[in-house]
Amino acid sequence: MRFIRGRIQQSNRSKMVSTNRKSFVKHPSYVQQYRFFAHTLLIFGMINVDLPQVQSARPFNGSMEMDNSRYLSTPQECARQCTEGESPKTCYYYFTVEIYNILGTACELCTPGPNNSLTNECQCVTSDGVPTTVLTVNRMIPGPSIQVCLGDKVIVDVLNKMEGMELTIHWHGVHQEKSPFYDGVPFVTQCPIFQGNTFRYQWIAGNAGTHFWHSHTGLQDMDGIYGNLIIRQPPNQDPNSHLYDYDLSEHIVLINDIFHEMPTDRFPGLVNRRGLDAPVSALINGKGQYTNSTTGNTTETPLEFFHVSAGKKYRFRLITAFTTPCPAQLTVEGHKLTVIATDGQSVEPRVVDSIVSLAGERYDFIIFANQTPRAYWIQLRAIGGCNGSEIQQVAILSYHINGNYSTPRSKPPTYNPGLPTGLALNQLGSNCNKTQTNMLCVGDLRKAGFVDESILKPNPDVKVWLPVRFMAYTTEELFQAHTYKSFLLPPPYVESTSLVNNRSFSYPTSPLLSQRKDIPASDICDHETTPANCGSPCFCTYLINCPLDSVVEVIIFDEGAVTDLSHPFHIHGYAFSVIGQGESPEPNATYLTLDQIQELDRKGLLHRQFDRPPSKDAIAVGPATYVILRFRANNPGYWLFHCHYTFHLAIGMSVIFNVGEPSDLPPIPRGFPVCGNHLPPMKFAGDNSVY
Ligand SMILES: [Cu+2]
Repeated sequence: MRFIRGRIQQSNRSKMVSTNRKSFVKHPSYVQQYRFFAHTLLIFGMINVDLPQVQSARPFNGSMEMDNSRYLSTPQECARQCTEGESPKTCYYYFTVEIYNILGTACELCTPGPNNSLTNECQCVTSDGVPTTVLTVNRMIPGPSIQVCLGDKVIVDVLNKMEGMELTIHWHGVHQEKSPFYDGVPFVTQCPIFQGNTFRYQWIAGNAGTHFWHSHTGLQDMDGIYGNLIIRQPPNQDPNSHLYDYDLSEHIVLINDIFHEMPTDRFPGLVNRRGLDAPVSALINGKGQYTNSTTGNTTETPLEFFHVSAGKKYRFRLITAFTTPCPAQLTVEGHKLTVIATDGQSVEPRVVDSIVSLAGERYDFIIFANQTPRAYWIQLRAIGGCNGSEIQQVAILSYHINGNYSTPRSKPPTYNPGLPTGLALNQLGSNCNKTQTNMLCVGDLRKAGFVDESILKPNPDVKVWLPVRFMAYTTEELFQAHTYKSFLLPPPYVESTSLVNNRSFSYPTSPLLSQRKDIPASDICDHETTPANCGSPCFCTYLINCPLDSVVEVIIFDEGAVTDLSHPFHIHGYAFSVIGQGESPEPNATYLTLDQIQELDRKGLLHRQFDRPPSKDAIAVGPATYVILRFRANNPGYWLFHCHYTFHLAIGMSVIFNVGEPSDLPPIPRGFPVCGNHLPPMKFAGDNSVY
């Protein structure tokens, strides 16, 4: 039996989200507020409440849109069990994007209930209890949940109400076949949505899985503009559906890292501030608590609860909305995790004790509630290069006992030693070509269900070598008069930019997809050539041209000498097969060179394996390692392939796969917004001079 739990009674819901706190405290201090949250948490722990069903109330104009059409379905109607042969729904969402605050005055009115990411009836955003300025969609973090069935039509109207800011929204993991213009990359697939404007995204949910959405503009995905996006499918289409009893709308584990300040305060970076590019805290579904390491005080904001019943098996969906290179490690006290999918693609089940996931990755796993019925800790730790910061967050897996849910009797686990991590999937620094007892690499997973054998032929049609590194400037060359090169200033304060194949990606002045003719050819480079006088490094819009339907092999490798730093690369418009992972054959090497890796390839020493390679759309490229990916270029468009660490993206760690010819592209929607430079001849009214 599988189902999404039914909608709760209105009275029950209002009990959870509309508690009037004014009757408790007038003009509360934050300390009092935290006590109130703790009190509320206690109530939730003691009473038997069901969880709210997915919803996203819309402001007036959105509701009007709904009322005016009998063809549109609400978010609640769309978050349903998917059945074979059911006719698709048209699911409507309204996003209002604003500059907003954590623990603002809305918190005088109400406290968000468990799984607040699914509702915006309470406009109080608690985060980890540290008041900061954020950007929100519908005054929620995470923003509204989109949960639909395969084949549904999705419409999202995005109203930008941020003062002086622009944005686009990317639907991470959705392939946008026939709708590349709704992929949400500024100046690649569309113009940014300007303040006060509404942009309608509409696309078909064409590939099932656990995905998410986030702003693709500037540093905004670090600020709170993200939410989950689940495309379910009928059970008979999921090769692993027999392994679990429930796939519940509230069993989504969206994790992210935060700064406690606007990320623009850290970009390009301030001199003499330690750990400038490392996060300070992490959240689980937007919730958590924070311990100030100086005072030792811990906030008392609500933690996230995941409810289960003894003896049942549940599908959980982990979404890593991290925006820094910190790998995230998730562990559930006393429970194994059976991994059944990654990035929306099914894999043969593998049982592990913990999962390591980087920015942009998703992992679906099953928890069998077969332990003593009580409450257990879920621990999230930022590891790898972020080890020293001891960033962690906890949530609670709570068994249903006699109509009640409880909180753990033990104290939360501390960062060190943490819950036992045992056999870890995707552990970085692991040697992926040797058998290891406590680590499993992504490449060790095997795809379940359909495998496209045609892309596994010995020789691909297009082979692309992609070395990735940083380039350090000298201070003198960066700050030459009248030059303004983009840079990042990470510790130890070396001015740096990102290079992929010796090019630093810069966005064009108009969208490639809709206004290619408006972009000067001199701004564009390809894999072989760069424009004349482009300089070193060459800042250009880097296109890798792929003939339609060709099999493309990408060998991406770490050419930089920064240890303990992995780049989580994500592709738009596709999933790729991971056919190889490996590292420099030289012991203690900190990087690979193009000559080295091509020599290894000639000798047949690059590790490739063609037995049901897993499909993904995001993968980490670790220090001195390479990853070999393949995909069939059958989706025409301009598709970004980039490091998902936001600061690295901001300094050019991107390329674009340009698939097909202009004539292969679907027609641009009528009235699609245009943008670009305004550089007319220099002329003034009544003046015939030529300047
Ligand atoms: Cu990176």
